[in-house]
Amino acid sequence: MGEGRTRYGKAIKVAVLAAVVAVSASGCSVNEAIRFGWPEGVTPQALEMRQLWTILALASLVVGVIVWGMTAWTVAFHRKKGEGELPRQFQYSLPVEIVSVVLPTIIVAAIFGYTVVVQNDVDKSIPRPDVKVGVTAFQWNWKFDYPDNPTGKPISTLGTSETIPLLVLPTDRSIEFTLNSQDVIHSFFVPEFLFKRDVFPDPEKNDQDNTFVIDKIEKQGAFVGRCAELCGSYHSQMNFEVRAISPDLYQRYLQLRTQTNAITGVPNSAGEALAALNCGDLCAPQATTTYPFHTERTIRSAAERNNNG
Ligand SMILES: [Cu+2]
Repeated sequence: MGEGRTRYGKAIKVAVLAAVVAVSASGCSVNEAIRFGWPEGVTPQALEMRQLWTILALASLVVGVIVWGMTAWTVAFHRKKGEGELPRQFQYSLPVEIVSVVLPTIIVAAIFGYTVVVQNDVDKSIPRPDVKVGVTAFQWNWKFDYPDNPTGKPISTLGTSETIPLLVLPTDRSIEFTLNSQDVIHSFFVPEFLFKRDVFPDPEKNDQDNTFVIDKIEKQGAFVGRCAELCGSYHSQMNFEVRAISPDLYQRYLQLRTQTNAITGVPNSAGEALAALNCGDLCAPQATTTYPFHTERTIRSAAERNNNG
């Protein structure tokens, strides 16, 4: 018995040591480890969702460790020992049955309640967002519009074969996105928002809520956006770039978009306006993480390009 104890003691020590080595050798910081693989969010809603994810993952791990521990304990100490000899039986144990019904019910109710609270905030709409952005998805690119912008002039950014679409947004402002598709179902996804929503053709007819709001973007940055719904041959190339810039820079950006470019003779493109802002990498017109791609594969995108110059 004493020998058995030592053996188990040794096994536990080895297991704990292996876990410590596994965690430290992965090179993850506490902040990274606690996100369990999620990117760092840049909106208040992203933080809420990340916290929900972290707490659910930790709660699942606690339940998992208890279940795995009890399973191992049963296997190790309560297995069938002799012919016809059964281990102690526990059926019809009222306390065990009460615990196994009540405890999971409480856990599921808590998870459900917490999820509803977070989801309501992520899904909310607000009467007067600071900025409105229209997002149009089509095979296989994006168009971004700025309706009701303070310049009073229409501003839109269209992704083409030569240029990747740049979605320029202000930090510290509430932003409402309205999503529409011109053909099939796409999905608007910015990993740093920790959020994606399907982009439907005819959302009203399809009974889809095609708007969502983020309270603000908390820091300036260059982020990649993607289509997250398999939408045809070139789905994987249906990327866009997000530039989050300070509200002052954003105002100047909008003004620049309405001004005529001295060389081209037409209003500045998103890339030209960003370059004119002179804000380094943040305002680089060309993506470093995604690349332009060919979109001349549908009649629709060609017509779209002609309409929008
Ligand atoms: Cu798509």
